[in-house]
Amino acid sequence: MNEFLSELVPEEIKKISKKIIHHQRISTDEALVLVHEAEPGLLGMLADKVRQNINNDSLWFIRNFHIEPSNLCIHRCKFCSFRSDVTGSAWELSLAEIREIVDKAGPAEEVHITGGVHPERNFSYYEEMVKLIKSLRPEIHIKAFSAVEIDDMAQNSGLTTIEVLHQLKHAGLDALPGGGAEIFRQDIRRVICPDKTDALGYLRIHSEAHKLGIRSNATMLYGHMESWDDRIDHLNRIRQLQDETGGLQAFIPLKFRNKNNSMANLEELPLVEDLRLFAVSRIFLDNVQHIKAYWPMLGKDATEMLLAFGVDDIDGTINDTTKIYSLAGAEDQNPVMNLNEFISIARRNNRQAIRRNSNYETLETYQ
Ligand code: V47
Repeated sequence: MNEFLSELVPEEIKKISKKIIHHQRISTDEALVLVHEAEPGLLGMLADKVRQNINNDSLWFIRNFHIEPSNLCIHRCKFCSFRSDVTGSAWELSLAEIREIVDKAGPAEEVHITGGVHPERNFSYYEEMVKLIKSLRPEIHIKAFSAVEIDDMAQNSGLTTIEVLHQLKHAGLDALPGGGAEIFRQDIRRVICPDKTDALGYLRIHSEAHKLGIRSNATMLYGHMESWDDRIDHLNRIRQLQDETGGLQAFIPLKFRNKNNSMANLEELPLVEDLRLFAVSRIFLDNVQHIKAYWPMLGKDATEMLLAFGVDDIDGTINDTTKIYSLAGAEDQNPVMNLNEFISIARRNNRQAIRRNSNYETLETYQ
């Protein structure tokens, strides 16, 4: 490491790097100095050091599939390529169709359920869905409904968000996914996702889930109109939430993809910016155990490269069950990753592949 802190590295960067090497927390100002002034190679080395310290050589993955109950949505997020009025066709799964999907799914540890915020479905539909899946496949963890969906269920049912979460937990909900975070700063939200649950609502709902023993993930949609200052502010609010509750399991940076949506005029970021973003996320979020690269969004090659920039989790097999990212222009139009691919990626990168459940319990390790 010290050879990276040669005389050519500015004193301020050296000082911050030494803090990181000695497991000291960095401030938002220091994070901004790093992203603007440190070479990507140095950022990678520092992120790798933090990753090793937190996760040793583990590379986590899961056998999972998605259910997207509907693409009808009351919101008009500008980055969305999935909504029915954007794609020109709508779907609404009945509970009988959901039963069919679950019956047909192969071996899996997790089902990830998220979709549009439907204009009419009532809370009992979602509650029954969770109960149904649990009764069909009790061994599968149900990671379902973004904070935005939870907020909508509360508004429609007259329950509070904590009551909604409590009832869903009782029905069999195991974890919350991280969707809906986008960028927390309100001036950006006002443009890209007006009228949607705001940052305070998102953070409150995750905090309520944690209080009930439901663990969750957090995300950030990056690479559109936000600045580095907005990104670091976002990371800081996640770090603060985690200091308070400890209930976040993974942070997942989601790279904006620009096909078939109202922000298609924006260029996608170059890979080097992804590397910087993942590295600084790993370094800054010293209290979140896992940094996940979501390969259906990033592509398999970029995902593998990100292993050297702080990533210890690459999500799951997916089995071609999600449309959100292929519609937005991701490389894999029919995303599938098999067990051998996970094991090979781990081996090529000197990592130990570990198959997990939604709560990061080890199910199997592969040599
Ligand atoms: O909130 C939508 C993002 C999110 C685009 O918790 C887009 O394990 C890029 O949160 N380009 C939903 N991103 C998905 C999500 C998620 C995904 C994987 C794993 C987990 C987890 C959660 O997808 C939305 C939004 O930020 N998104 N459209 C787009 N064009």
